Amino acid sequence: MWKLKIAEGGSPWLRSTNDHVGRQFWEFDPTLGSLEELADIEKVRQTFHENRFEKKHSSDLLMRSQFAKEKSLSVFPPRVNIKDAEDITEEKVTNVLRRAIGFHSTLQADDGHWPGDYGGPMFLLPGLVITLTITGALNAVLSKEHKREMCRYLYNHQNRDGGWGLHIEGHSTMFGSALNYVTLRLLGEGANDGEGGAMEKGRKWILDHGGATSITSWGKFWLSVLGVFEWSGNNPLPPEMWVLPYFLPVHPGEMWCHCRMVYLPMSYLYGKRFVGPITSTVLALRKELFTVPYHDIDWNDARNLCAKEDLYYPHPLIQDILWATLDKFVEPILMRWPGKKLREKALRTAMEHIHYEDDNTRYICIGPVNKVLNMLCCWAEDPNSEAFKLHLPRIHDYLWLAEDGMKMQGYNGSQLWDTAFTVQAIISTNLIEEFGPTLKKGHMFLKKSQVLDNCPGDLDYWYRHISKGAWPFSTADHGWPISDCTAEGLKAALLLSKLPSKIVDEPLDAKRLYDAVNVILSLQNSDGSFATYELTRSYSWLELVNPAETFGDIVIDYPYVECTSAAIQALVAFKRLYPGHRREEVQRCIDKSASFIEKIQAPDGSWYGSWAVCFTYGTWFGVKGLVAAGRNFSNCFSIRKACNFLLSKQLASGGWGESYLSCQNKVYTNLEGNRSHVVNTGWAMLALIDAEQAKRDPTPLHRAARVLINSQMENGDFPQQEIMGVFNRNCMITYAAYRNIFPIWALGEYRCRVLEEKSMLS
Ligand code: LAN
Repeated sequence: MWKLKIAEGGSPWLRSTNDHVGRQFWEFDPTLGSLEELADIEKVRQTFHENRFEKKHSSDLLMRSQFAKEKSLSVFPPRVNIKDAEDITEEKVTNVLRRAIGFHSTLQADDGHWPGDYGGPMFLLPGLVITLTITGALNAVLSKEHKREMCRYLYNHQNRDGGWGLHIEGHSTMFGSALNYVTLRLLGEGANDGEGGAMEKGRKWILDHGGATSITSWGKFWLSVLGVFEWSGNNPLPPEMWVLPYFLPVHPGEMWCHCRMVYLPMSYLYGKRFVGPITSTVLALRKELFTVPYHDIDWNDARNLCAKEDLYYPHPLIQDILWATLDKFVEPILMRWPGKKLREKALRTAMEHIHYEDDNTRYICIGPVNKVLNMLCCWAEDPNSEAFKLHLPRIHDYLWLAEDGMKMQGYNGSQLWDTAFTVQAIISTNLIEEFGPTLKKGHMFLKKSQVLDNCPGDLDYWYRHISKGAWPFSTADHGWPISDCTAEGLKAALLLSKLPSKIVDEPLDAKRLYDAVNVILSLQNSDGSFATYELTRSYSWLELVNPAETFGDIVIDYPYVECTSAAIQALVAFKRLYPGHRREEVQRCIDKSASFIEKIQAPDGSWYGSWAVCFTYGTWFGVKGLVAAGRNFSNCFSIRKACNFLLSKQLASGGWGESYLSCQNKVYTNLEGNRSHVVNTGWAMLALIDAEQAKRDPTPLHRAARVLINSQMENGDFPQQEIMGVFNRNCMITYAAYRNIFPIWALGEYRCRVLEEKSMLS
């Protein structure tokens, strides 16, 4: 049976700064599992499979059932059902919360964090499988059980029309279809395998939509590396950009770190025109993926082809001119003497940056894409290198297993993020003593996950911001600092520091809080805003050279309402407890951020959330930030507008439910059939409670609370509904714990701030 392992190392090639706290990976142990347990797992797999076209999101049931068995469940109060809003009493809400937090506590790992599925994107596993195939490490890293679960996952997420999407809920695209088809083939599936002719259907989708020549640029890249596409069919990615002078706004050092870190290894492999071994499967794929014979393909034409299903960000003309110039005039020079000298220097520089990234993330790397690309570069540089060996065990940090199969996640987890939110959610309910042990363990995790040092060397040379005192999104070993993760970590730590240390243990040292504040202050842009990992270093017109057709807003680190609001909230909480520390700077930072948030509000009163769906999320952050900065309903027009906006979107059921189309189209869109979603309902409620809706008219809040209460399941869990996370406008990503966190948080605030008010009035 499969088992989720927590905070374990186990390989001499693994490095850690904190004894692997937060590390999570799945291991197959054939000796584990009674017949009954195995049958239970088979059953949830079967159920997912049967409903896969209607319910595309798995419910993370393998982890949940493992944990439910390991932790002894305390006895819960009975299930609550509310007929109409009048029916809600404080006692009932408290019971719902006890059941919800009781259940959520069983999902906490022993190191204090909440593990969970962070899958969703469908373009990540292919990169891994292609890399492992090329480097000959496929069988050493993936057992036959791994491969079986990966195939299960890929077949489960094949759309009815035979293709695969960019993410689990998306329509079929060439990027998803061609790459996942190739992945299945590399995992050992034959061209005619699969239930109901699945492979054949996949191939048909690809050929009917123009064949793999019309795959997106990232797809072209992966196929080229594998040997089923020619490098001449790719637009240039010259590694020389790394040796350009920094003052040029197109220097990679000024780009968003995710963009920089993906194009870094890509440019290395492009600069080398690296191709893996040409095997019989590669030759077979050359026949399977294209509408014309491989040697007849017009590769120059292929450079700019892109299927219409994939096109989210079409290339502007200036890009096509740029790529053509580089391809026709610059590349030929750089490929032979004396231009080749420059190419070699650029390749050395790129490799130096790759090693720096690997070393300073303990070989986890900033994300799933550069993880496998860097690994491939290390192998291309030297197949016997230590660096390559150090990469291998970290692959498992990215793999997650659920009832839909094994997937590659969008990060090495969302450990810190979920823990910081959960701590705040539990504290909002005021059931502190009852759940003291849970909070205490969460506290321990927060302490062990703060990043304690800056990266080594001259930070400017490596284009790195400071990280000492920051919190990461996942684990300390990952180590990249993020503005809002630092802010949420700090908020949670400050809340915990106010609770009795008998219950939650000693607070974090003030010095470490100061370090976190220092990181936050250092990340504020001159206009008052906050971006994600770094300052906004260049101009938004740079988006003109975004070559990734499927993603929007990736070239620079843009300012976000979420990040800016989180910074305000953290600094305000900090200032209350430590009013003397950098007093003026802290106040100035808060004021400027609040004005920025007001400035970017949309005319309809909403804010666009970039990292989850979407207007409910953004508007929650917008309101919360302004309220923290001292604004309220009576003195702030923005907050009044935001309330009107949210109330206008409340569904007849009393809930809110927002589709991922909101993010893509930037227009508020309900879920199909006007269904409500517990997570959106939670965000909208939290925003309205913050804006003192209860004082004016609590009815919308009672109606929303009723939706949450009635959604709770027998065991205290909430249902997994549509996918809620998003990045780069167009790709969805799972946040498995949100279905627990936000109902708890919203009902917690509701209990303490709405029902209290009600009982005080009566
Ligand atoms: C994340 C995950 C965390 C997320 C929040 C902290 C929630 C957000 O408030 C700020 C942005 C951030 C850090 C974020 C940015 C984009 C990421 C890194 C991801 C969504 C996880 C995966 C995604 C990354 C870009 C995926 C790899 C794909 C590429 C296009 C490079």
